[in-house]
Amino acid sequence: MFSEFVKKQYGRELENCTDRELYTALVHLTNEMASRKKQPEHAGRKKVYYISAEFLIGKLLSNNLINLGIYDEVKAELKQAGKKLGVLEEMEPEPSLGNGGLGRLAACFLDSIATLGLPGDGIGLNYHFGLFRQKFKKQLQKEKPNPWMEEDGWLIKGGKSYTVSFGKFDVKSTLYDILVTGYHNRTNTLHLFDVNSIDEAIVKEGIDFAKEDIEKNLTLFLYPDDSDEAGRLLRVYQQYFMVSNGAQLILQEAQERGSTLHDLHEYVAIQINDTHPSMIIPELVRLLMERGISIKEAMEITTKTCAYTNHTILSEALEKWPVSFIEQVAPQLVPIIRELDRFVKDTYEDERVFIIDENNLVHMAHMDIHFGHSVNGVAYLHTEILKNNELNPFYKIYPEKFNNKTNGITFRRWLLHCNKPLTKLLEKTIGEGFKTDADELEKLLLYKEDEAVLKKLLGIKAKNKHRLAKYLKRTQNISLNEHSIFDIQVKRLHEYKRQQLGCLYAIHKYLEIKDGRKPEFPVTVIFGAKAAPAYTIAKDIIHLILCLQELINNDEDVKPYLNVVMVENYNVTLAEKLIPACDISEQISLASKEASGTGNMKFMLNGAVTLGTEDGANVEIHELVGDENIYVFGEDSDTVIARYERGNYCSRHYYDKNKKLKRAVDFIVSKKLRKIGKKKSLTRLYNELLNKDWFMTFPDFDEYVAAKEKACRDYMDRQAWAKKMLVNIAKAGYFSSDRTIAQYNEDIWKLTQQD
Ligand code: 26Q
Repeated sequence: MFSEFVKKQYGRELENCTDRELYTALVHLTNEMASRKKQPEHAGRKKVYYISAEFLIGKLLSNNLINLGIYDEVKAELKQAGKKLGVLEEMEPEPSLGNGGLGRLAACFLDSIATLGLPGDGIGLNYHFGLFRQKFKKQLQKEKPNPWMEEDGWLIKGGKSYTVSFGKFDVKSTLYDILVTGYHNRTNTLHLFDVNSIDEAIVKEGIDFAKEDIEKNLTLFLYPDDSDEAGRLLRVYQQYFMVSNGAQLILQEAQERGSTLHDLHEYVAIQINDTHPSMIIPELVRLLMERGISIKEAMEITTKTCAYTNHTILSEALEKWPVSFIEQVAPQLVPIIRELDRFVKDTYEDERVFIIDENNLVHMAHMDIHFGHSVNGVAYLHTEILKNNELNPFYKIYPEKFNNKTNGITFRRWLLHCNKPLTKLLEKTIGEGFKTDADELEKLLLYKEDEAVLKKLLGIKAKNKHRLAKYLKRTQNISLNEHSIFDIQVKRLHEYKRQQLGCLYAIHKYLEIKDGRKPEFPVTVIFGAKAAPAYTIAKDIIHLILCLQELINNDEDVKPYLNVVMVENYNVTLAEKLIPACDISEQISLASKEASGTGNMKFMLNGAVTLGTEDGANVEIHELVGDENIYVFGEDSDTVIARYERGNYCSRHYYDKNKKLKRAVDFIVSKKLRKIGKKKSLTRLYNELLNKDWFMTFPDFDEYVAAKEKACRDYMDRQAWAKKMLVNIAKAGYFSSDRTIAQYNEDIWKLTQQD
């Protein structure tokens, strides 16, 4: 079938085409087949819009081939012609339209919405250079642009265009669409708005660019989650551009489906992905008023249409914009926001629920909660913390709005695509049902005592470790000891995620080996993480990891037993290679701080065993797999929250009374490391830990080391370990994003299934 397509396109046989030609032809074929699965917009039918500043979609080729059901066929045809699908896959650039979890979740959700046959589109922005590409130079992170758009790529110019009025000027948008294929089901659309006037040439050294000329820079970059003052205003411009376009598109489509706008909520559900799109609330009110609806009714319609998801409890990440920013970016919103705030102030006395505070800051989340009908957290523990702590004043007012939707991941990408050997074994052992009904993975439990199956699981893991080793050697010149335990922590670099705790373990182990205490089994500690360019301490932690890598991997006494590796430019593509190869999945955030985590679910599904704190979705993983099949350590969220409330945490106190810990911490500024790295950076990190340690790594150090030692000991009983792997895979079904989306639909969106 592909060969016929190629013949039509180029008038040649497969074997006579270049890889580039074949890659382009495959993109065309896929898009053609996908568009045939688009559904007409049914009159009267409700549709969901998932609006998000980030969609971390990853490469699309293989995934689309799988979802369209032609992966095996295309692969075989290529093989016959002496070509490799793998080679074509590597030609595809990875769009970096997200920072991490929240963006990746949005991508998984689009897949599941289409797979469940629901009408639902994504709305976001088309960042030309996405999130920065990470380079390492002299043990430091450097940032480069990631130009991912291709002449003949996935973006389809979608005819629509709207005018967006900023304070001092108007811009006209252009719309790019990316088709979202469901697994053996319908195709939906990801709408990415852009402006024609973008000037890629204004990008200077690294990712620096002139911030003033909004028309030229609006959609150049995705903002890394940071506190860069100069960039904050531009971020508000981006947000308003996204929501104004989104709102115009949504209203237009709703009217086309027959809405009078008075009944908008019967035609439309809008899911607001964190507070980045929150201005859609006043924008909708404004547009409805422009169309002749009273403010009171516009507020009611908006409330019934919008729902808000919270992804974080870190107070510094909760967006609060100065009224003056909004005045500059979208002055037309200010009177509306003041009206919404007036309504709140007339109704409630508690200052903590006001939209505009006494410093003239607009609390975006507060607007969402008052003027949306649903507020959800992303894991059980997270939602409980929202209700009882962070958002408690709101919970008291609107208990009925609060609900939990534990995150999920799409099994198409995170199992079928990234781990074909495991997928095959599952097909043979428990049938194909798990692909559309993830709960069927539980059938695997019947094979817990089946030695042949256990042996195969170990064999698959070894194969995936080999594949990773080969890949990292070829692409990054990193050598891995395939026969060591792969102990992996990959996620954004943030102090609360505590990569520094992993470093302290590596140092501790290094010092023990130097003292002559050799571990029974070698371990490779693997990190992958980008740090926001303005987040100094996060960059210091990367520096420490890279210095440790240099020291440890070149030390003849130590390297047979311990290796430290940091992969460059951790992204979705690398995740797809790392996760199936992992033995121990590090999920070691400070309890109460990680809203959910989704990497934890991907690792579990691929047969890694979690080493983690009782945080986010780890709590649910623990409950599902039982004590035997997870390594849990550290203080629980109640203890941590209580300590923050007392405000008396003193890291030095732990340092003084714990010799092992002291030794590891002191090593950060040792001569050995200073010889490799930068004294300033290492000292800053050392001082931060000793004088602040805001995310409380020290109290958990002993338990962390003990838990890891136990995991490494247990690993040596291969059969017992394989059982743990099996239980993790079998119990991962709960974390399918198909389940999550079905719950969103059941409780919040209430769309009808496909006719
Ligand atoms: C805010 C203001 C200015 C600039 C950037 C930002 C910004 C950008 C991105 C703030 C936050 C983010 C991303 C947050 C995020 O990824 N949160 C993660 O969401 C996942 C999906 O729900 C959870 O699993 C993770 O626990 C949570 O950390």
